[in-house]
Amino acid sequence: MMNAKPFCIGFNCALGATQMYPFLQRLAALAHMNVHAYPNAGLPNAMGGYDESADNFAKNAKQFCIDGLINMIGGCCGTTPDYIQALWNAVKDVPRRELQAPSPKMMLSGMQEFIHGDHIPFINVGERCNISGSAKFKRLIKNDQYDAAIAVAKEQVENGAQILDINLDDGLIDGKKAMTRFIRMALSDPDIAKVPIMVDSSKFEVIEAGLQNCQGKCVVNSISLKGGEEEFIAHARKILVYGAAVVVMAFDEQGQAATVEDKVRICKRAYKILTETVDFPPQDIIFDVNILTIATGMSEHDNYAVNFIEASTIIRKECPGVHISGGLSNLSFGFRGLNDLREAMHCVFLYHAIAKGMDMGIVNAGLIPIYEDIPQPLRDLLDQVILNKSPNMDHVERVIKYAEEEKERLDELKASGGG
Ligand code: THG
Repeated sequence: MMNAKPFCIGFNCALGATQMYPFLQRLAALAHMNVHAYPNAGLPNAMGGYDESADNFAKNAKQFCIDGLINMIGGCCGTTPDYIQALWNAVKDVPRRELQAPSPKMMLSGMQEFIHGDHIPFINVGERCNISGSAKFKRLIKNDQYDAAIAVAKEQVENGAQILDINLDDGLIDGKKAMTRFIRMALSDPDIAKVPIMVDSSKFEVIEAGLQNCQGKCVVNSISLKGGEEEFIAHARKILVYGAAVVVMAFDEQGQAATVEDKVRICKRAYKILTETVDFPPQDIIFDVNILTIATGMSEHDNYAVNFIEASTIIRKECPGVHISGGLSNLSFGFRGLNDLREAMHCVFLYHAIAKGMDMGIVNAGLIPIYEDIPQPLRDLLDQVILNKSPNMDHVERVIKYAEEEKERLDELKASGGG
């Protein structure tokens, strides 16, 4: 609710003051505005009456004030003027709760809170619920097998996805309808509903349909300056009304940024507009500085990972508070079908990029190996490919050769009935 800049936020009724306590305690720790509560007079009895006495009610509510949880207090069901009098007598001398500074952390939520902080160096966003990123998911959606498609979402949460990216963009599908249906169904499963949703579409009306059907605080994926400033501002203002965080692509009227210079220039421009014109909280801005495919055989692609990493460092410094993300699997599109090689590449990329400022990524959750587990000499080769640096500058040739051999090995394995 922070986006609405409320004067006060709180709880009413519930099951009485004692039961309300832990929830109010958590709310008070997060809310920088006033907090209020008006509990009822305890748990209703079998007759629908309330057994808690005015004195006991006042004693419990006083504890809220002593512990600094609330700025306003009252009474809900079952309380009468006597209860309010007892409350006043109990709390009138307790010092008031001091307001705290707003948190500089990105606070997302599904049914559970998800707060980006120092204890989470990197956020995994699950990529598999994406029609153009998964043949299986596409087939399930097209065949109207939504139950099985939702199992894909659940599996990712089990595999460690902390946010779920949902993309149902397809020329032959009504995106608004599909997004609404998928999200409503998915979020009726508590194991999925606990995590925040990243609503992914190139159509803003589909994004809005997603936001209208999610509880909690989502992430929008994505907006950019591609269509000019006016549209960018209008979209950002709407997102702020929904209270979502936003992925901003390093893309402008001229196209997609591939060089460090363009990535930094576009992100700084977007940052200025978002923070100064729209009043968007910087901690809710996620810059996607474009993970592009490397090792394609075209030399102009060789430095793409380096450009991403260098730009990330500069943008984190020049745009205080923001996060840096990217779609990791784009990196290795040249090696489609070679999943082990692709995942090893992703791991080495993250190893270097996280150290330099990347703190979020759209990934195939659960599949990324541990850096130290990648066998040598492959790991050294991948270090050279990601950093685009080797003694003879022949690393791209060598990784393409490695990929060809790997493919032959897999083909042979298939032919012999294994694999
Ligand atoms: N930035 C932002 N959003 C994005 C992307 C990005 N959303 C979509 C995409 N890029 C990230 N998602 C994926 C999902 C899957 C794959 C790549 C990116 C992928 N899929 C395999 C393939 O195509 O070879 C698997 C195919 C299959 O299983 O059928 O690589 O960059 N903001």
